[in-house]
Amino acid sequence: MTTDFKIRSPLFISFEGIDGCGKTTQINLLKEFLIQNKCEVIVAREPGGTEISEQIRNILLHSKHKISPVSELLLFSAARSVLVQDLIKPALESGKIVICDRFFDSTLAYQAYGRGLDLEDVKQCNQLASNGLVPDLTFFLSVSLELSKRRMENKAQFDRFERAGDAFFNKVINGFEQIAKEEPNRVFKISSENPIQDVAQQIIEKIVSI
Ligand code: Z5A
Repeated sequence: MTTDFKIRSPLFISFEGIDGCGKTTQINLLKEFLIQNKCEVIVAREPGGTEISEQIRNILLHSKHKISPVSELLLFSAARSVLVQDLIKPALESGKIVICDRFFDSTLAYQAYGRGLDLEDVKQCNQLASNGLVPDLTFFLSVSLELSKRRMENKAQFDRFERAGDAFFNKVINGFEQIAKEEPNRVFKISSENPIQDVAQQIIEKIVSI
């Protein structure tokens, strides 16, 4: 790749896709690349990223109690609202690059397409929770359900979502596909079935091109 490039900042980048699609792997590689190129980078994950949001994460992923789809939506939204307010907005205002492991597209894919909540209700909730903030770039790492399951099979413990069945995950995948089709200027679908370095290269090429 050419060495003659400039990386825009501030920049808000989110990564999306089902479990095991490779978000963490790619975020770590991207962070390394950006730091090598003298960028100031903050990485956050959803749900989580602040003390309060991490507490909400624990409820969402590990509660033994039943959580209704609406309660789930509101908990994800509460966690996001704190994260945006306390971490993402201040970081962007000070010129940094923020990389987020999931953002509001996950809520549309999981709570609307997956759980069956009304799409417009979820969009309104997303708008409120993110305080109008929209990622500049979103990478949807696409992987088949079969491959995602194979990549996750060595995990010691499964959370509430990972225990959901294939029918649920197929709806979630369809949700991400729809979002990518509806917002081609923001959401870039990349096959994460390709080797890790190939995927990383495509992500970097996109980032230096904007
Ligand atoms: N959720 C929701 O319902 N609504 C919302 O609004 C939000 C979230 C924000 C959070 O889970 C759960 O919350 C999530 C959706 C829901 N549940 N699900 N399912 P999480 O944060 O704990 O976990 P995750 O984000 O779903 O996934 P993960 O476990 O962190 O996986 P990953 O980061 O995408 O994958 P990875 O760790 O980078 O890679 C997994 C393995 O595959 C690893 O061994 C890698 O070496 C390997 N890998 C990765 N890429 C490749 C390639 N290209 N080739 C070969 N092998 C690879």
